[in-house]
Amino acid sequence: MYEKVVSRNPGEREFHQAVFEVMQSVGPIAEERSDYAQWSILQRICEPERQIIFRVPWVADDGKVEINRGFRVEFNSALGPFKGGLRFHPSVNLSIIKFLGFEQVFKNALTGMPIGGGKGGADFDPKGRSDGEVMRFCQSFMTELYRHVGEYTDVPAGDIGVGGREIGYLFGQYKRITNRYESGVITGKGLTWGGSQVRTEATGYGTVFFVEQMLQARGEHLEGKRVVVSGAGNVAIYAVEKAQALGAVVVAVSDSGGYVVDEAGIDLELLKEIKEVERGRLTEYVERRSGATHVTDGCIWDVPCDIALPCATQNELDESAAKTLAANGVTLVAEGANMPSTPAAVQLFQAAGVLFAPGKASNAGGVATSALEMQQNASRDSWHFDETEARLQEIMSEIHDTCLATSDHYGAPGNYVVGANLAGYVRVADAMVALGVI
Ligand code: NDP
Ligand code: 2IT
Repeated sequence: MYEKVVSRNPGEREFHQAVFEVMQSVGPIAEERSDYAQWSILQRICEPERQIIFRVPWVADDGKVEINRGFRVEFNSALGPFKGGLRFHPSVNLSIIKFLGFEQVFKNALTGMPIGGGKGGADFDPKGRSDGEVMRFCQSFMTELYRHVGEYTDVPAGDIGVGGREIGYLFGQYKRITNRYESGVITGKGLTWGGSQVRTEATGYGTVFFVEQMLQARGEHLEGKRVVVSGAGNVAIYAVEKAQALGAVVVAVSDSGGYVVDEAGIDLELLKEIKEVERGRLTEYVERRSGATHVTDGCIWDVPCDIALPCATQNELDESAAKTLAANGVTLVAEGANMPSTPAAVQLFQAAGVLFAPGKASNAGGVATSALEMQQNASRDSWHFDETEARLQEIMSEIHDTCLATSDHYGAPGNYVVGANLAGYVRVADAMVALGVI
């Protein structure tokens, strides 16, 4: 079946990788649920329900017309409307959007909330672009996307390169074209125009809540642990914030230009000022903080730590990085990003007895809080920060327990990859069986 997926989707390396990883886990299900084969569940799950590719023309500040390629892959809507982020990054192509959409299906199922899976984006590079350029790009992108999305159809959100600013421009254009204030069409909105408390923090916080659960299951805590977080974007910043709040010492963060080591512990206010306010580079961090160093050779995983949280991008942690981490005594790795560890790295962690949480479980707090935003929009309500954070914490704890129980049930106790894949898979598969051949 894997070979068929490869030949039907030639050259889509990241998509193949994500499918392979799930297929490797589902063996035990085939025995227990022989009815799934009759329904061709595995084949159907690997085929997106709909894939949309479109031209995005826009005018740059210098008057030149720029062209980008937009994508929305509506992967599976058995459990609810398609749900998943939009990524704006020059590396975006169909393979990357399909791998992300595929992962999203199982992640969203794991949250237990009524959301299907999808993903979208464009090969647009927001770096160095003015607010006006970003706005015109977003407006052009939505001018095509609006006909495919909706509160009950497909609900986008943010991902790499798409934060509050972009969500605002996208929602504004949707509202203008449709003449409807349909809050539930997109999540990650601002707090004064339909957004939810904690959505900004949710993925990073959720990842750290998941880590706490993993540690607690073994009688340990984050307090005093040495943590390395890759990335310096939305997920990374709020992973640092919650890890520090729970008493960990975060000694390194990174961006695509290198990494910073700060043995005294990352100065979060400075990091936020540089990344969220100024949209600057990490080199500026060391200019304003004595004792910190900026490193451009090697990689962030050379920094010894107890806990590693990859929160930047796919395949950023390879086998050699995993070897270095393990040799330096890492005891736990939890993915804040989507598929940041290569398959060889995951294997190495598992063989070395390093606790490992796959992104589809540990980073599910973002999309879960998006589902909470949808709930608030549907009931025209808004909840307080503490209440919303408590819901997030509860959801992460349920996901954690589900993964552990499922790994036990299928004879791989403590294997969070098996637990997450199988628990997510069964939820989607059962809904697909119930809804018939569609
Ligand atoms: P941001 O755009 O806010 O930040 C991305 C960070 O990762 C930046 O520091 C960026 O550095 C770095 N980065 C991105 N691409 C590369 C690359 N090719 N090489 C090196 N560094 C890179 O994105 P998010 O924080 O939102 O997303 C990070 C990860 O988390 C992604 O994998 C995303 O899919 C995943 N995720 C996000 C969720 C969310 O709610 N936002 C939810 C669940 C998962 P630079 O600025 O230099 O490019
Ligand atoms: O990868 C992800 O889960 C996200 N980028 C968030 C998706 C969402 O709909 O909030």
